[in-house]
Amino acid sequence: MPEPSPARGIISMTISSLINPQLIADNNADASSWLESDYQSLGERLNRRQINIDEITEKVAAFAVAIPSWGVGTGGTRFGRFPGAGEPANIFEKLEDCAVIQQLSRSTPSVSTHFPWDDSGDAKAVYEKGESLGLTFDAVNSNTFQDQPGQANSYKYGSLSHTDKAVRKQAIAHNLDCITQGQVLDSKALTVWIPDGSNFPGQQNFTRAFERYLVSMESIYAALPDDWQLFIEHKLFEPSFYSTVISDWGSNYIAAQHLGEKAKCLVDLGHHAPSVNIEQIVARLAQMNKLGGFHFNDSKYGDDDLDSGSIAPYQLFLVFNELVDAAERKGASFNPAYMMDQSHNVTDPIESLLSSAMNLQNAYCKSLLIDRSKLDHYQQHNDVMMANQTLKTAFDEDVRAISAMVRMKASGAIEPLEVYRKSRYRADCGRRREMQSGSSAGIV
Ligand code: PSV
Ligand code: MN
Repeated sequence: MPEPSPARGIISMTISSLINPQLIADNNADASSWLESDYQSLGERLNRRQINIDEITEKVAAFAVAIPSWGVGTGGTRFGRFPGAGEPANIFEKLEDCAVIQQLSRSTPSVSTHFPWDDSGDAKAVYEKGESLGLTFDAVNSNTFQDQPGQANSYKYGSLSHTDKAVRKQAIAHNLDCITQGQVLDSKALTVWIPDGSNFPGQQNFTRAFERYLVSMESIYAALPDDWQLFIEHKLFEPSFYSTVISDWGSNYIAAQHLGEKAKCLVDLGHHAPSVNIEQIVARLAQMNKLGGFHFNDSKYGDDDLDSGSIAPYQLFLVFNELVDAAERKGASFNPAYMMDQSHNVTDPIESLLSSAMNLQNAYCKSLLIDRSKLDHYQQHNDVMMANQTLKTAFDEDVRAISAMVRMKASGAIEPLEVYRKSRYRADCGRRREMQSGSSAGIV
């Protein structure tokens, strides 16, 4: 992206956070001419296909995806981490960055927290900070994949499925604590991803490990408040490289079925082998009322945690195609939680999350343009070419004017990245936030 031109929008920040609304308004005033013209010509094109652009815009305006609190800090790999100046050091600063993303994008009103990373010792203060910034809280995530200082038992050989009852008890207690903190945040779901598994054939008895996991999860499920859900996240590898206990959607579905109605499967797009048909997994889980939610990201090889829509935008569109199809069949009861889970290693996390949120919105928007009755007709008549063309026609449309219009109408930025750069928010944070150390490796 080009550097911003030194235009009238540059305003020195006097407030401690957030973007000056005048900067957004000035930029929008400049950008509104291209937006009006693009929106009108897109409207005419869609009209020829009997699609009312304003109806689509209204639906896109209702789209929201949660920001992962851990995503606003610079991520890392097991080889290293390279934090930039001005990155957040704690949940309060993370919330400020989330509020900036929401202020500009208007499609990210909630934050998904991760414990103990976000444990400030005062969950109420965290809730209030979020409230003051206009943010709500989505699912809380537990962490039994790292040992914490002073922790009695190690997760080196697993957590909820560990052979040692004391370790399992500790992992259960941590998940219960996440629920307690989440209640203060007014969250309504707990997401459980475990690193448990094995690195070598013979290391673990597959059946016993799964049995122990299910028993541990029963205790967590029993502690769920009535209006909460339990999201189970599967992943085929890493940190265990031979097998994982919840390796795939099959194991996930079995566990969710076993636990009960409040337990559902969470699909992290990066947690499948390359070339797996994720959209079909989405369709299956939705059909069985077990699709709890998503961790959106993108990948080329494995759990790369790259920006949503940056590698395989067509796959993302096909996932949304299934979601729109399921929503039409099931109505309001179909309400999966949309969250991102990304690791930003070489970009400014705010920029990555802004562009990811826009990519998600665009993928959703395109999936709304699919002519479903035509698609159904071609499918029924085995007209393979035209069925495929029906999808491609929707995917090939440039819908960026719709999401830009949604942002403008909601007082967000028509051009979020441009405004963000002009605001010099990160440089300002660099002056007031302590520099984070970057020598150690650290996955997020
Ligand atoms: C595991 O790779 C995962 O996707 C889980 O959602 C964790 O909570 C998150 O990443 C941590 O970065
Ligand atoms: Mn995830």
